[in-house]
Amino acid sequence: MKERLNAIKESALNEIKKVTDLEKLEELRVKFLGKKGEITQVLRGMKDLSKEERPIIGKIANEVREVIEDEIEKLKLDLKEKMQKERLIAERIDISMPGKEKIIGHRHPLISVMEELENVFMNMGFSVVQGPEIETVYNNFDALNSPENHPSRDLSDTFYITDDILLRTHTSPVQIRVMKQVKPPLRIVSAGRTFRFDDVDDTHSPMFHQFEGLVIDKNITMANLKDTIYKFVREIFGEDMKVRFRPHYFPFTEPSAEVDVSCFKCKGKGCPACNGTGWSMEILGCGMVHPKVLKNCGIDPEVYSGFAFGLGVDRIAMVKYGINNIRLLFENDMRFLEQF
Ligand code: 2NL
Repeated sequence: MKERLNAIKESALNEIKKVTDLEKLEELRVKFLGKKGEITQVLRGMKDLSKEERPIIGKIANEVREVIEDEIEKLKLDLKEKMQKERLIAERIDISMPGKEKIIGHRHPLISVMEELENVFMNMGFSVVQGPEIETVYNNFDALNSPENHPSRDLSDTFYITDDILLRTHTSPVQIRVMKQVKPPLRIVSAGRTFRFDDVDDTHSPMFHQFEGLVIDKNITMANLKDTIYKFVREIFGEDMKVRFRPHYFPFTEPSAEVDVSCFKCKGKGCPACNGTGWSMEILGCGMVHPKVLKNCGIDPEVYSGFAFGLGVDRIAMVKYGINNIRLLFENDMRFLEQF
Protein backbone atom coordinates (compact mmCIF):
# COMPACT_ATOMS: atom_id res chain seq x y z
CA MET A 1 0.00 0.00 0.00
CA LYS A 2 2.90 2.27 0.73
CA GLU A 3 4.10 1.81 -2.87
CA ARG A 4 0.63 2.48 -4.23
CA LEU A 5 0.38 5.69 -2.19
CA ASN A 6 3.80 6.81 -3.42
CA ALA A 7 2.81 5.98 -6.98
CA ILE A 8 -0.39 8.03 -6.55
CA LYS A 9 1.68 10.93 -5.24
CA GLU A 10 4.09 10.74 -8.18
CA SER A 11 1.40 10.56 -10.82
CA ALA A 12 -0.67 13.31 -9.09
CA LEU A 13 2.28 15.73 -8.93
CA ASN A 14 3.15 14.87 -12.53
CA GLU A 15 -0.35 15.55 -13.81
CA ILE A 16 -0.77 18.72 -11.74
CA LYS A 17 2.38 20.15 -13.30
CA LYS A 18 0.79 19.97 -16.75
CA VAL A 19 -2.46 21.76 -15.75
CA THR A 20 -3.06 25.22 -17.22
CA ASP A 21 -6.66 26.00 -16.18
CA LEU A 22 -8.79 25.86 -13.04
CA GLU A 23 -11.34 23.43 -14.46
CA LYS A 24 -8.76 20.77 -15.21
CA LEU A 25 -7.24 21.32 -11.76
CA GLU A 26 -10.59 20.69 -10.08
CA GLU A 27 -10.97 17.51 -12.13
CA LEU A 28 -7.62 16.31 -10.80
CA ARG A 29 -8.58 17.19 -7.21
CA VAL A 30 -11.66 14.99 -7.53
CA LYS A 31 -9.69 12.26 -9.21
CA PHE A 32 -7.09 12.00 -6.40
CA LEU A 33 -8.68 13.45 -3.28
CA GLY A 34 -12.43 13.12 -3.88
CA LYS A 35 -14.82 10.73 -2.11
CA LYS A 36 -14.35 8.21 -4.90
CA GLY A 37 -10.76 9.34 -5.50
CA GLU A 38 -7.67 7.20 -5.63
CA ILE A 39 -6.50 7.87 -2.06
CA THR A 40 -9.92 7.05 -0.65
CA GLN A 41 -9.81 3.79 -2.59
CA VAL A 42 -6.50 2.91 -0.89
CA LEU A 43 -7.81 3.86 2.56
CA ARG A 44 -10.77 1.51 2.03
CA GLY A 45 -8.28 -1.39 1.89
CA MET A 46 -6.96 -0.46 5.42
CA LYS A 47 -9.46 -2.77 7.11
CA ASP A 48 -7.40 -5.72 5.86
CA LEU A 49 -4.23 -4.40 7.53
CA SER A 50 -2.86 -5.40 10.92
CA LYS A 51 -3.28 -3.10 13.97
CA GLU A 52 0.41 -2.15 13.80
CA GLU A 53 0.43 -1.31 10.14
CA ARG A 54 -2.75 0.78 10.13
CA PRO A 55 -1.38 3.96 11.81
CA ILE A 56 1.78 3.84 9.67
CA ILE A 57 -0.12 3.57 6.40
CA GLY A 58 -2.69 6.10 7.71
CA LYS A 59 0.10 8.57 8.38
CA ILE A 60 1.63 8.08 4.93
CA ALA A 61 -1.81 8.43 3.32
CA ASN A 62 -2.35 11.73 5.16
CA GLU A 63 1.08 12.99 4.15
CA VAL A 64 0.42 12.13 0.49
CA ARG A 65 -3.00 13.84 0.69
CA GLU A 66 -1.42 16.96 2.19
CA VAL A 67 1.35 17.13 -0.42
CA ILE A 68 -1.21 16.82 -3.23
CA GLU A 69 -3.56 19.33 -1.55
CA ASP A 70 -0.73 21.83 -1.11
CA GLU A 71 0.35 21.47 -4.70
CA ILE A 72 -3.21 21.96 -5.95
CA GLU A 73 -3.74 25.07 -3.74
CA LYS A 74 -0.45 26.57 -4.89
CA LEU A 75 -1.25 26.04 -8.53
CA LYS A 76 -4.80 27.36 -7.98
CA LEU A 77 -3.41 30.66 -6.64
CA ASP A 78 -0.92 30.88 -9.49
CA LEU A 79 -3.62 30.24 -12.09
CA LYS A 80 -5.96 32.83 -10.52
CA GLU A 81 -3.23 35.44 -10.50
CA LYS A 82 -2.35 34.67 -14.10
CA MET A 83 -6.02 34.98 -15.18
CA GLN A 84 -6.38 38.27 -13.31
CA LYS A 85 -3.34 39.65 -15.13
CA GLU A 86 -4.67 38.49 -18.49
CA ARG A 87 -8.05 40.13 -17.79
CA LEU A 88 -6.43 43.41 -16.81
CA ILE A 89 -4.54 43.44 -20.09
CA ALA A 90 -7.58 42.41 -22.16
CA GLU A 91 -9.89 44.98 -20.53
CA ARG A 92 -7.42 47.83 -20.41
CA ILE A 93 -9.12 51.22 -20.82
CA ASP A 94 -7.48 53.88 -22.92
CA ILE A 95 -8.22 57.03 -20.92
CA SER A 96 -6.88 59.17 -23.74
CA MET A 97 -9.76 58.08 -26.05
CA PRO A 98 -12.26 60.86 -26.77
CA GLY A 99 -15.62 60.49 -24.93
CA LYS A 100 -18.92 59.57 -26.61
CA GLU A 101 -20.74 62.70 -27.78
CA LYS A 102 -24.00 63.36 -25.93
CA ILE A 103 -26.72 64.62 -28.27
CA ILE A 104 -28.56 67.48 -26.60
CA GLY A 105 -31.91 68.42 -28.10
CA HIS A 106 -33.01 71.91 -28.97
CA ARG A 107 -36.17 73.81 -29.80
CA HIS A 108 -38.17 72.89 -32.88
CA PRO A 109 -38.01 75.80 -35.39
CA LEU A 110 -41.76 76.39 -34.94
CA ILE A 111 -41.41 76.64 -31.18
CA SER A 112 -38.45 79.03 -31.62
CA VAL A 113 -40.59 81.32 -33.77
CA MET A 114 -43.51 81.15 -31.32
CA GLU A 115 -41.28 82.00 -28.37
CA GLU A 116 -39.69 84.84 -30.32
CA LEU A 117 -43.14 86.25 -31.11
CA GLU A 118 -44.23 85.89 -27.48
CA ASN A 119 -41.08 87.66 -26.28
CA VAL A 120 -41.63 90.66 -28.58
CA PHE A 121 -45.12 91.14 -27.15
CA MET A 122 -44.18 90.40 -23.55
CA ASN A 123 -41.67 93.25 -23.89
CA MET A 124 -44.59 95.49 -24.98
CA GLY A 125 -46.52 94.57 -21.81
CA PHE A 126 -48.69 91.74 -23.20
CA SER A 127 -49.49 88.60 -21.19
CA VAL A 128 -49.26 85.15 -22.80
CA VAL A 129 -52.45 83.09 -22.42
CA GLN A 130 -53.39 79.54 -23.37
CA GLY A 131 -56.62 77.69 -24.06
CA PRO A 132 -57.91 74.24 -25.04
CA GLU A 133 -57.48 72.77 -28.52
CA ILE A 134 -60.94 71.20 -28.20
CA GLU A 135 -63.43 74.08 -28.13
CA THR A 136 -67.12 74.83 -28.14
CA VAL A 137 -68.68 75.81 -31.46
CA TYR A 138 -69.91 78.93 -29.63
CA ASN A 139 -66.42 80.15 -28.61
CA ASN A 140 -64.91 79.19 -31.97
CA PHE A 141 -67.61 80.65 -34.26
CA ASP A 142 -70.72 82.29 -32.72
CA ALA A 143 -68.98 84.55 -30.20
CA LEU A 144 -66.71 85.72 -33.04
CA ASN A 145 -69.67 86.91 -35.11
CA SER A 146 -69.05 84.25 -37.73
CA PRO A 147 -72.23 83.96 -39.76
CA GLU A 148 -74.35 80.78 -39.66
CA ASN A 149 -73.62 80.10 -43.35
CA HIS A 150 -69.88 80.81 -43.25
CA PRO A 151 -67.97 78.14 -45.23
CA SER A 152 -65.44 77.55 -42.42
CA ARG A 153 -68.32 76.21 -40.28
CA ASP A 154 -68.92 73.46 -42.80
CA LEU A 155 -68.44 69.81 -41.79
CA SER A 156 -66.07 69.47 -44.74
CA ASP A 157 -63.83 72.31 -43.48
CA THR A 158 -63.70 71.66 -39.73
CA PHE A 159 -63.17 68.66 -37.44
CA TYR A 160 -66.36 68.37 -35.36
CA ILE A 161 -66.40 66.14 -32.29
CA THR A 162 -70.12 66.65 -31.64
CA ASP A 163 -72.62 69.24 -33.00
CA ASP A 164 -71.38 71.69 -30.33
CA ILE A 165 -67.70 70.72 -29.91
CA LEU A 166 -64.82 70.87 -32.39
CA LEU A 167 -61.06 71.13 -32.84
CA ARG A 168 -60.48 74.89 -32.79
CA THR A 169 -60.01 76.40 -36.26
CA HIS A 170 -58.09 79.42 -34.90
CA THR A 171 -56.71 80.64 -31.55
CA SER A 172 -59.36 83.41 -31.27
CA PRO A 173 -61.57 81.38 -28.86
CA VAL A 174 -58.75 81.72 -26.32
CA GLN A 175 -59.23 85.50 -26.40
CA ILE A 176 -63.02 85.00 -26.15
CA ARG A 177 -62.49 82.98 -22.95
CA VAL A 178 -60.29 85.71 -21.46
CA MET A 179 -62.69 88.52 -22.43
CA LYS A 180 -65.60 86.64 -20.80
CA GLN A 181 -63.60 86.25 -17.57
CA VAL A 182 -61.33 89.27 -17.18
CA LYS A 183 -62.37 92.93 -17.03
CA PRO A 184 -60.52 95.29 -19.42
CA PRO A 185 -57.90 96.68 -19.82
CA LEU A 186 -56.53 93.58 -21.58
CA ARG A 187 -53.27 93.02 -23.45
CA ILE A 188 -52.87 89.35 -24.37
CA VAL A 189 -51.28 87.07 -26.97
CA SER A 190 -51.95 83.38 -27.47
CA ALA A 191 -50.22 80.81 -29.67
CA GLY A 192 -50.93 77.19 -30.39
CA ARG A 193 -52.17 74.41 -32.61
CA THR A 194 -55.22 74.87 -34.81
CA PHE A 195 -57.04 72.45 -37.10
CA ARG A 196 -58.74 72.51 -40.48
CA PHE A 197 -60.00 69.78 -42.78
CA ASP A 198 -57.28 70.36 -45.39
CA ASP A 199 -55.43 67.92 -47.61
CA VAL A 200 -51.67 68.08 -47.17
CA ASP A 201 -49.67 69.88 -49.85
CA ASP A 202 -46.51 72.01 -49.81
CA THR A 203 -48.21 74.86 -47.95
CA HIS A 204 -51.23 73.20 -46.24
CA SER A 205 -51.53 70.88 -43.27
CA PRO A 206 -54.68 69.87 -41.32
CA MET A 207 -52.79 70.91 -38.17
CA PHE A 208 -51.02 74.25 -38.15
CA HIS A 209 -50.10 77.03 -35.71
CA GLN A 210 -51.52 80.46 -35.07
CA PHE A 211 -50.42 83.42 -33.06
CA GLU A 212 -52.98 86.05 -32.06
CA GLY A 213 -53.02 89.23 -30.04
CA LEU A 214 -55.79 91.31 -28.47
CA VAL A 215 -55.88 94.71 -26.80
CA ILE A 216 -59.01 96.06 -25.10
CA ASP A 217 -59.14 99.38 -23.27
CA LYS A 218 -60.84 102.78 -23.33
CA ASN A 219 -59.93 104.93 -26.38
CA ILE A 220 -58.10 102.22 -28.35
CA THR A 221 -57.98 103.25 -32.02
CA MET A 222 -56.64 102.09 -35.37
CA ALA A 223 -53.56 104.25 -34.62
CA ASN A 224 -52.69 101.98 -31.69
CA LEU A 225 -53.15 98.93 -33.92
CA LYS A 226 -50.88 100.30 -36.66
CA ASP A 227 -48.20 101.40 -34.20
CA THR A 228 -48.15 97.97 -32.52
CA ILE A 229 -47.92 96.15 -35.88
CA TYR A 230 -45.10 98.46 -37.08
CA LYS A 231 -43.09 97.83 -33.92
CA PHE A 232 -43.72 94.08 -34.11
CA VAL A 233 -42.75 93.71 -37.80
CA ARG A 234 -39.53 95.71 -37.36
CA GLU A 235 -38.60 93.68 -34.27
CA ILE A 236 -39.14 90.31 -35.98
CA PHE A 237 -38.08 91.02 -39.59
CA GLY A 238 -35.67 93.97 -39.24
CA GLU A 239 -35.65 97.78 -39.00
CA ASP A 240 -35.55 98.31 -42.78
CA MET A 241 -38.87 96.49 -43.36
CA LYS A 242 -41.70 98.50 -44.89
CA VAL A 243 -45.29 97.71 -43.84
CA ARG A 244 -48.52 98.26 -45.76
CA PHE A 245 -52.15 97.82 -44.71
CA ARG A 246 -54.73 96.66 -47.27
CA PRO A 247 -58.48 96.73 -46.55
CA HIS A 248 -59.87 93.26 -45.92
CA TYR A 249 -62.84 91.50 -44.35
CA PHE A 250 -63.06 89.38 -41.19
CA PRO A 251 -66.40 88.79 -39.43
CA PHE A 252 -64.82 89.52 -36.01
CA THR A 253 -63.18 92.88 -36.83
CA GLU A 254 -64.44 96.12 -38.41
CA PRO A 255 -62.61 97.70 -40.07
CA SER A 256 -60.25 94.88 -41.02
CA ALA A 257 -56.92 94.85 -42.83
CA GLU A 258 -54.29 92.54 -44.18
CA VAL A 259 -50.66 93.48 -43.67
CA ASP A 260 -47.84 93.00 -46.18
CA VAL A 261 -44.14 93.57 -45.51
CA SER A 262 -41.21 94.17 -47.85
CA CYS A 263 -40.18 91.09 -49.84
CA PHE A 264 -37.75 88.99 -47.76
CA LYS A 265 -35.63 88.14 -50.82
CA CYS A 266 -35.15 91.56 -52.43
CA LYS A 267 -36.02 93.78 -49.44
CA GLY A 268 -38.55 95.73 -51.55
CA LYS A 269 -36.66 96.29 -54.80
CA GLY A 270 -38.76 93.82 -56.78
CA CYS A 271 -37.69 90.28 -57.77
CA PRO A 272 -39.20 87.05 -59.19
CA ALA A 273 -40.10 85.84 -55.65
CA CYS A 274 -42.46 88.83 -55.17
CA ASN A 275 -43.56 89.04 -58.83
CA GLY A 276 -41.66 92.29 -59.02
CA THR A 277 -43.96 94.01 -56.50
CA GLY A 278 -41.39 94.31 -53.69
CA TRP A 279 -44.01 93.04 -51.20
CA SER A 280 -44.43 89.76 -49.29
CA MET A 281 -48.18 89.30 -49.16
CA GLU A 282 -50.46 88.52 -46.21
CA ILE A 283 -48.08 88.27 -43.32
CA LEU A 284 -50.91 88.91 -40.86
CA GLY A 285 -54.54 89.93 -40.56
CA CYS A 286 -55.90 92.46 -38.13
CA GLY A 287 -58.65 94.94 -37.32
CA MET A 288 -60.70 96.73 -34.68
CA VAL A 289 -62.67 94.20 -32.62
CA HIS A 290 -66.28 94.09 -33.86
CA PRO A 291 -68.76 95.66 -31.34
CA LYS A 292 -70.86 92.47 -31.50
CA VAL A 293 -67.85 90.39 -30.38
CA LEU A 294 -67.30 92.71 -27.40
CA LYS A 295 -71.00 92.46 -26.51
CA ASN A 296 -70.92 88.64 -26.77
CA CYS A 297 -68.22 88.66 -24.09
CA GLY A 298 -70.01 91.10 -21.74
CA ILE A 299 -67.87 94.11 -22.66
CA ASP A 300 -69.71 97.40 -23.39
CA PRO A 301 -68.66 98.64 -26.86
CA GLU A 302 -69.81 102.14 -25.90
CA VAL A 303 -67.11 102.25 -23.20
CA TYR A 304 -64.36 100.00 -24.56
CA SER A 305 -62.77 99.40 -27.92
CA GLY A 306 -59.90 97.19 -29.02
CA PHE A 307 -57.83 95.73 -31.79
CA ALA A 308 -56.82 92.18 -32.65
CA PHE A 309 -54.46 90.50 -35.06
CA GLY A 310 -53.57 86.99 -36.11
CA LEU A 311 -50.86 85.27 -38.10
CA GLY A 312 -49.82 81.80 -39.22
CA VAL A 313 -46.70 80.69 -37.32
CA ASP A 314 -45.90 77.95 -39.84
CA ARG A 315 -45.80 80.46 -42.70
CA ILE A 316 -43.58 82.85 -40.72
CA ALA A 317 -41.21 79.99 -39.86
CA MET A 318 -41.11 78.89 -43.52
CA VAL A 319 -40.33 82.42 -44.72
CA LYS A 320 -37.78 83.02 -41.96
CA TYR A 321 -35.85 79.76 -42.50
CA GLY A 322 -36.43 79.40 -46.25
CA ILE A 323 -38.46 76.18 -45.92
CA ASN A 324 -40.50 75.43 -49.06
CA ASN A 325 -42.55 72.47 -47.80
CA ILE A 326 -44.73 72.61 -44.66
CA ARG A 327 -44.51 68.81 -44.26
CA LEU A 328 -40.88 69.20 -43.17
CA LEU A 329 -42.09 70.98 -40.02
CA PHE A 330 -44.18 67.99 -38.88
CA GLU A 331 -42.32 64.90 -40.11
CA ASN A 332 -39.67 65.06 -37.34
CA ASP A 333 -36.91 63.94 -39.67
CA MET A 334 -33.71 64.48 -37.66
CA ARG A 335 -31.75 65.37 -40.80
CA PHE A 336 -34.08 68.37 -41.18
CA LEU A 337 -34.43 69.34 -37.52
CA GLU A 338 -30.70 69.18 -36.81
CA GLN A 339 -30.19 72.16 -39.14
CA PHE A 340 -31.78 74.60 -36.70
C1 2NL B 1 -55.25 85.78 -39.81
C2 2NL B 1 -56.11 86.82 -39.26
C3 2NL B 1 -57.08 87.61 -37.26
C4 2NL B 1 -58.23 88.22 -35.26
C5 2NL B 1 -57.49 87.32 -35.98
C6 2NL B 1 -59.65 88.34 -33.25
C7 2NL B 1 -59.89 87.76 -32.04
C8 2NL B 1 -60.95 88.23 -31.31
C9 2NL B 1 -61.68 89.28 -31.72
C10 2NL B 1 -61.38 89.84 -32.92
CL1 2NL B 1 -61.31 87.50 -29.83
N1 2NL B 1 -60.36 89.35 -33.67
N2 2NL B 1 -58.63 87.85 -33.99
C11 2NL B 1 -58.57 89.44 -35.84
C12 2NL B 1 -58.16 89.71 -37.13
C13 2NL B 1 -57.41 88.80 -37.84
O1 2NL B 1 -56.34 86.66 -37.90
O2 2NL B 1 -54.90 85.83 -40.95
N3 2NL B 1 -54.85 84.79 -39.03
C14 2NL B 1 -54.03 83.71 -39.44
